[in-house]
Amino acid sequence: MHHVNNSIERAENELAENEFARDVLAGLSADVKTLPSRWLYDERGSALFEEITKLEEYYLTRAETSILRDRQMDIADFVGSGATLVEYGAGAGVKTELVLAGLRDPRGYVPIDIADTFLAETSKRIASRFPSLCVRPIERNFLDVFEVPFDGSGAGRTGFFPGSTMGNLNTTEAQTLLTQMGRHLGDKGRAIIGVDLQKNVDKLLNAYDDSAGVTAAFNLNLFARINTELGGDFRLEQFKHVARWNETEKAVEMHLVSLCDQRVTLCEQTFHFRASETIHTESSRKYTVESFKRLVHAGGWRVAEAWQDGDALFGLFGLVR
Ligand code: AVJ
Repeated sequence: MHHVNNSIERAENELAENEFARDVLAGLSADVKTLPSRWLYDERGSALFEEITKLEEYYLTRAETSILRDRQMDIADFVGSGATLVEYGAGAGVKTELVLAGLRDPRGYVPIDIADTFLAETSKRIASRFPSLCVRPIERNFLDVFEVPFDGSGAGRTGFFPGSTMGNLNTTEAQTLLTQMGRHLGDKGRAIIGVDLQKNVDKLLNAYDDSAGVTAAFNLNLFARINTELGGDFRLEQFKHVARWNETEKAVEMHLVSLCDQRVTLCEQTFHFRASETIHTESSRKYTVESFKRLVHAGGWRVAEAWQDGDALFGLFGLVR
């Protein structure tokens, strides 16, 4: 039994590794080099992101958590009693506990995440803290197309998508996800989505280029990961982290800038980097209440509630169909 599990695990790892290799080779071969941001979150990347959430400059997590605390009753009223919470991209589950603790008679919790270690840990902890809750984790990339098997009636399903992760999706991806959430949660379904709001550009850029260099380490870790997992020979000291505001996209972008003319080899392919050439590694889109309303309309939803923290830094939206 044990060796069967191991070989399944190995096959899964190989599959994931191939997908990583495919994305990296394609991204570095393009005229404008880019790497998908979801590969930032290996074990070290996830630990570095946890550190980011505690930084003075990174206001997002604190602002969203304060809304979840201050509005716990309003959120419970919005969700209603006997609900099942479906979380898209469940991480450590800290915010989930805040929501669940306020709900009246919550029935179920369905966390969806590709990171199986996080998923198992979070599921176990939440199941033990909320003994009457039926916890059914789903190990998937929430951008894939899949079905959610629910028990009982379709009443009281609420999607939960906090953390401004929506901001990492482009318009097409965001609309595909919103449509999928509509299918999962049904006509009576509801959703609670947290997104970062547009504000002073310096404040935005500081959040993505902190003075302690944690975000720089988080970004550069992507090249370290390519070196270990794909046998690359990136010299990390020859690249620099930058955060940029893209006014057209209304997004903070993270890039890695090549500090000199250089070549890097991985998977038997060589890539050339000009001095000052950048590799785009992440976009974090920032919304206004109006631009977020337009986005969700296009995905088949309507904004029923718009909650903000006291400094209007972050938005938590209650959506209905
Ligand atoms: C977890 C994706 C929402 O975009 O703000 C933090 C990731 N990147 N610092 C964000 C991140 C750089 C974060 N998300």
